[in-house]
Amino acid sequence: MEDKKIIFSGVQPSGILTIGNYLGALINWAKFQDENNCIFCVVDQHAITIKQVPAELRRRTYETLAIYIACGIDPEKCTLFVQSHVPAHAELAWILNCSTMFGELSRMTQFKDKSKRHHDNINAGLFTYPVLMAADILLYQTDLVPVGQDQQQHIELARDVAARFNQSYSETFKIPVGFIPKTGARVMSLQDPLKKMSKSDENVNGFVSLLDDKDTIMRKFRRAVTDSDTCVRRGEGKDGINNLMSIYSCFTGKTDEETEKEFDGRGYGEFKEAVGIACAEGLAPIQEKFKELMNDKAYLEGVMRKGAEEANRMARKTLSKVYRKVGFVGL
Ligand code: ATP
Ligand code: LTN
Repeated sequence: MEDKKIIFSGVQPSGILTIGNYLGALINWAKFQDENNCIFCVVDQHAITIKQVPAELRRRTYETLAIYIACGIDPEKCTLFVQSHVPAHAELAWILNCSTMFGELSRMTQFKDKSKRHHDNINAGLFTYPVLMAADILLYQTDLVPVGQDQQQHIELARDVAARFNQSYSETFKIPVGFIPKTGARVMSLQDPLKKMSKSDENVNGFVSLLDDKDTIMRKFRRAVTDSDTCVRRGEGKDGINNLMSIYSCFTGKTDEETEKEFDGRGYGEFKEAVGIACAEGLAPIQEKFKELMNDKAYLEGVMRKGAEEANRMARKTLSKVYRKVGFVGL
């Protein structure tokens, strides 16, 4: 029991999850659940750093939880909860805000990207987003945070903030470590393979949603941007093909060498077709399970409620320690 590691991660309910979220994060979460203490959160408070339609945010929160479970994450083995159900996240974030520097937040590339994309809404929450993320992680004395490549910088910040707090106030937080997979850590847009695939991309052809039907998946892969070469092989400047090869490898378990051999002399058209089929087949059971779950809101609410209770209990323990250390009067 004692040497079980604590695993924490989350996804924003800002859209239907893509194969990027799945291959970069969720597929690995499930692998941890048998032998560790896993805590997975739907981070709705992070999602409102970008403007959301309230009714859609509410629906997507249910959908994101249903997708977690449909991807094989078992609520009997893990704590699954919604961030806004556990007030300690926002409370700890405030305290950590006071030991995070303006300069370090200014360096965050996600902030720079998102403020470019949403220049009419560069709000303070978007700027301090990584501090709330640090609070999410540190509240649970997390060992390991399985995420995609794009979150590495935020994990580094969480480590720095934790170490600084420990140094100022004595040992309080465990210093977490990021877990970034070898393949699938950075799935690129199918329309612009130099850009990360993102569920909130306005060009729907750039991403494959976990709920896209087979025809849509096939169409999106057929249209995927590649290059003027014809040989299915990894290479510099072949970002589109490199990306498709990674996706194919994640869904089939085949190595690059095996893929190169399989498509030797067969050209991009046939390869794209095969990637589409592998992806559609991989997603079919998830989609079926998702449909079932969305028809049972009471079940999803039961999972949320149980998760919130468990998470609240764990989070309160760390938060009260923090309150004492910073000098707040306890009653
Ligand atoms: P948004 O478009 O709303 O910013 P997103 O699609 O980038 O969202 P997040 O909710 O920010 O997704 O990310 C959830 C998890 O999925 C994180 O661990 C993140 O690293 C991972 N992830 C997101 N996009 C990709 C991608 N293209 N490839 C691999 N992992 C990804
Ligand atoms: N910022 C993450 C989502 C997120 C997260 C977390 C991931 C919020 N809190 C804690 C891991 C641990 C993102 O993917 N954009």
